[in-house]
Amino acid sequence: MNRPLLVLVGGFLGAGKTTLIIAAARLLQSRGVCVGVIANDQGGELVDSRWLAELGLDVEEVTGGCFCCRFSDFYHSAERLLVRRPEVIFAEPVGSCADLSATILQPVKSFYKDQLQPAPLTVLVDPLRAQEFLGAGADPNMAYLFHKQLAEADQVWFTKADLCGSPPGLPGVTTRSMSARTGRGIAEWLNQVLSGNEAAGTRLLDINYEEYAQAEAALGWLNWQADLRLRQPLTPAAVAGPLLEELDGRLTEMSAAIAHLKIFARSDTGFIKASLCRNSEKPLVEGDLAASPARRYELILNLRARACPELLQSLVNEVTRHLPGRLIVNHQESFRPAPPKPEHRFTSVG
Ligand SMILES: Nc1nc2c(ncn2[C@@H]2O[C@H](COP(=O)(O)OP(=O)(O)O)[C@@H](O)[C@H]2O)c(=O)[nH]1
Ligand SMILES: [Mg+2]
Repeated sequence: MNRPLLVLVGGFLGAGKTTLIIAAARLLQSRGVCVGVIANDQGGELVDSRWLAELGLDVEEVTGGCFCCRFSDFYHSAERLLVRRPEVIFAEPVGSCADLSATILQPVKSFYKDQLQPAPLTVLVDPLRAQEFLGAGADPNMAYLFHKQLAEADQVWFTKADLCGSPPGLPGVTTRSMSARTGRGIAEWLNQVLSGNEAAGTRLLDINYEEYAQAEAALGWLNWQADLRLRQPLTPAAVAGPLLEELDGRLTEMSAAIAHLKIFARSDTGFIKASLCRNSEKPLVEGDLAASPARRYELILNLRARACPELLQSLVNEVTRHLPGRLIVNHQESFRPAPPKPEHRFTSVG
């Protein structure tokens, strides 16, 4: 049987899932391994899938709901990748999701054991976020999601080791550290999850779906895509950077805690992604930083914050209205994640 390994990379919003998948995919590709990726979001127009595709990765996406609620779509995405005969498929679930073992890994083991070989469920943790969620003043809804994600992991890895030398202890959890920025731990993680020696989906969560739904719904979600025709040419970084800063400033003023704010900007001269994982953080800008100025842009904005979705929408409308050019908004949706209703939910480990 020539089944590709299915590597589910979970973890809270901004933990570093997409960044790890890119680093790991590049490492595998340099060894001649064929890789596919499945991205996922509650809405449409994803920064992650555009970014992955622009970087040359073979990417499919499941939009409009998490993998567990759209398990059939998830499998159809995997099927489309299977045509290209990948040896490894990375799948990145929505960062607010938990119960992946019962709703994705066990169903894959049961229904698609001849097509896919699940790898251990990895949950990534941003050390700064962990400190926040372990602290006394943690938002109870966010802390709930965080602890549930940890409780079902086969492997827990701290990310961003280049930023935080000594991550906090997580009670009862064995952790290791990696950095997609420096490459530390990436090969070691791949060895662990691709070895085939470690079982996948060994734990099942004890989770109350009403509490889970309430915790997810504490977040406001906004996805937006537009075409921009500037009056004066600007570089991609000069378009996205100030937009991100303005949004951050306004969200901070209205006490809306950012979980993840991402902007993708593409012109004929190049593309960039800029993102923030918390308020007032220095934005991280990646991509063609040396691209020459251009007039025509495609912009995608994905914002997840602890605020009412209508407020997020009016804020984005107001801030983007001041962009120096003509804006045509093609897609905008803002909502709170709907209560999760998994297509399948196993109550025992297969
Ligand atoms: N310094 C540093 N930043 C990282 C690392 N991994 C991810 N990031 C940054 O953290 C932010 C969120 O990463 P992303 O992969 O989008 O998180 P996701 O929401 O879990 O997919 C981005 O700005 C990344 O560039 C890392 O190892 N080191
Ligand atoms: Mg991501």
